[in-house]
Formats: sequence, structure tokens, C-alpha cells
Amino acid sequence: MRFDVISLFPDLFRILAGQGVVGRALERGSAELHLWNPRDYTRDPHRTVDDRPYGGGPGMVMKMEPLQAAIEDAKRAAPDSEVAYVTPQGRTLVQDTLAEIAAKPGWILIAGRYEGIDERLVERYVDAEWSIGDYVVSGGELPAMVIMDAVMRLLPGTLGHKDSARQDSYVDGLLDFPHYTRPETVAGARVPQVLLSGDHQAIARWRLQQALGRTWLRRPELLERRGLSAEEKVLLNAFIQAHRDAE
Ligand code: 9WO
Repeated sequence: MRFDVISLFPDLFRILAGQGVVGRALERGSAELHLWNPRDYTRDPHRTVDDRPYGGGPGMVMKMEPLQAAIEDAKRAAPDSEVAYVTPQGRTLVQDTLAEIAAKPGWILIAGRYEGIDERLVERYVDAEWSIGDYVVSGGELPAMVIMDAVMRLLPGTLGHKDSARQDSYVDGLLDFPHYTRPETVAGARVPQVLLSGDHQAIARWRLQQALGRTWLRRPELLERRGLSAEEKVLLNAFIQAHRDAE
């Protein structure tokens, strides 16, 4: 998997690339990250990367020629990659979308600044527009990093691949169950007894029930979309009953 990122702030990506799951994916060669700075393609003494919007108004737009030259160079270096623009106007990504992204050989991600990029560049180069949620940040870099992190942790051989396999096996489409670690008692609050029982089947059932119950409480629309097996219905009904009794 190859990512080429077009950004005026390539240094922001060093933190992502230097540690954790992404750092290891890059180190192992499961993924590559290449950075292209439009400022390197300027020809004027001030190395100008912004320009005034036609039609007027406050704010600036990314200057056309340096951005286009950076896109062209990235496409030459990564001819098999598709181009994505990260923008609040894009398709909002969900977990299932990440597999589609991971299935392609690579992506050129355009991280915009200011008020965005010239629409003719979108029409000419951009294959996909992606949003990470309905809010605006000051540039596309953080959303691009969110997307690369979420995709890279799914790559075979990356840490996190194991836990995505776990998700596939029994809690896909559900919120996570609660986690506990030592000590057994914190200020009188005990770890649920079943987790200390050593009964792996009972633990798996309890975790599935917690995942179902939390999804029902917090994100009921996810359950609608996913549907429930007969066993899951029994577990959820018992959770709901216990929840009502506790109220
Ligand atoms: C800036 C702005 C200022 C005044 C009025 C409206 C405005 N919209 C924007 C704007 O959308 N700026 C973007 C900043 C330009 C493209 C890169 N930027 C960006 C991307 N902000 N937020 C994202 C983003 C990307 C993916 N998912 C969520 C947010």
C-alpha cells in the first residue's frame, strides 16, 4: 500500500510516520508514505502558494500551478494510485469503507489549506472525495492522517490486523465491550466476576452481550443496520431486562 500526500505542511506527517502502528507498517515495508509540497514547485521569489478567489470575498485558495505540478509529479511517481481529496464535502468514511481503500494499490491524498483548491483541479484529477465527519478543521492534513492510520492498521502484518480479525469474528458492526486490567479492586470497584472465572466461553458470551447492550444503549441505529442472530437476541434481551431492573 502506497500513500502519496500533497501538503504544504509535510512536517506534520513525521509524527504519524515515526511511531505506533503506522511507524511499524512503514518500517516493515507493508506501506510507503511519500510527501509532495506544492511550495517546492513555486518559481517566484516569495514561493507563493495561495491566490485570491475569483468572485472576491475573504480568504484565499491554493494557488493553481504549484499544486497542479505537485499532483502531476505524484502521479508520475505513483502511476497505479488513485487521487482522493479530503474535504467536508466528501463521502463520509465508515469502517466498511476502509477495506475498499485498502484494496487499491495506492492513493494520492490532497490535503488542502485556506478555503480549498480550484474546482477544476477536482474535476480533472480527483477520483474520490472523502470526509472523516461533519466538521471543519484548518487543513486536510489531520483528516488525511486519520484515514492513513485507520487503513494501515488493517494491512496484513500490521499490529491491529489481529484485532480487526477479532472484530470480523464476532463483534463486527457493534461497539466495543468494556475492558479491565489490574488491580482487581479500585476504590471498591471490582472487575466483573466472569472475567476472573477462566471460563473462556462464558467470557466470550459476556463480552458479546456487553457489545450488544452498549450498541443498543448508545447507537441503536447500528443494530438496525446489522441485524441479530437468535443467540444475540437472547443475550441482548437479558441485557435489556437487567438494565430495566437496575433503573
Ligand atoms: C474554510 C472556510 C472558511 C470560511 C467559510 C467556509 C469555509 N470552509 C473552509 C474549508 O472547508 N476549508 C478547508 C480546510 C479547505 C480544504 C481543507 N480543509 C479542511 C478539510 N477542513 N476540514 C477538512 C476535512 C476533511 C475531511 N473530513 C473532515 C474535514
